[in-house]
Amino acid sequence: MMIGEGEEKVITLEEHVSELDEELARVILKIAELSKIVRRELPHRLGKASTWNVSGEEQTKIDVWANELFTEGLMSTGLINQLASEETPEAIENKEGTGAFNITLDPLDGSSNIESNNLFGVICGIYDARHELPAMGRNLRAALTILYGPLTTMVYCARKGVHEFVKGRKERFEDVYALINENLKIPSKGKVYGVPSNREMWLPEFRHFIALLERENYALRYGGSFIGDVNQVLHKGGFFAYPAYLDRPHGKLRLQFEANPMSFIIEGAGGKSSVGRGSILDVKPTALHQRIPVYLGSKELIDQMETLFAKCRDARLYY
Ligand code: P6P
Repeated sequence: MMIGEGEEKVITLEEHVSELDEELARVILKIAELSKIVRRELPHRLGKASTWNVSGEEQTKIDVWANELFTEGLMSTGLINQLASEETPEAIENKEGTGAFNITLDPLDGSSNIESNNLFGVICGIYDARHELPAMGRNLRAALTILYGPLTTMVYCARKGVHEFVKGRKERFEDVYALINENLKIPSKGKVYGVPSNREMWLPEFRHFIALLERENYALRYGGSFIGDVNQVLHKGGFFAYPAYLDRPHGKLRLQFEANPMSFIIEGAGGKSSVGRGSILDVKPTALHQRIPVYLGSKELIDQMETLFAKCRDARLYY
């Protein structure tokens, strides 16, 4: 649908979230507002910051700036009790001890992609304040992503379906997020898969599963950005993994900031997440920045993978 063309009425994000709890709607709209500032500032904040985050990853200037922008912007609403960011070691608390929600934030996932103009974006998890961080994904109240690419799109899920919006251009229409997909469902099988490199260090059962996909002519689509790679699977159907490695059994992606919110969205769209056996959303957290293996995608493929993994476990009777 082209926003602003023809008779079709445009449904804005403001209108869509008006169905939600008023305070939750205000948090989602605040993130949307801040995301527009990031888009505007992007060309003017390029380059590396010569600092490293708690996961040992070199930060870009916009990583640091966007983290401050979202943190200050969200805390200023008075709606946030706790806010934890991938870019900072500890969660920050609302000094008045109030606020209805706890927030997890990856302020710019895939920011190392910016210099090559590839996809990256914001990943946010929203919990009721009674769920102290680190929290189980099953307790998410809502999750949302902002994807910066040829379009700027937002996807949110608040336990009533997955909905996608595209940001209009004020020169052509308005600088608003307009609904383009309501109750988005991931195709049951699909045709793309995204996996990182270093195959010789994958577990044998995972190598076997990927070989099965390749035999079924799944197309490899991997851009090095979790938010972009999973969004592609959400639309086309298929499979994404940042798996366990022989030398990195926990993989790379962070449970709180990346895996939980994205699993919530994929499962909300009728897909499945897995940590190898069972949903990522049921992983009991042990640390704020813990990493876990991530397998996401169409239900049939995740079921097929977990069945194969179980057979491999059963076959290891003697060790
Ligand atoms: P690799 C980006 O830095 C990130 O955290 C995720 O967005 C992405 O899926 C992953 O790392 C890419 O890792 O090892 O393929 O560069």
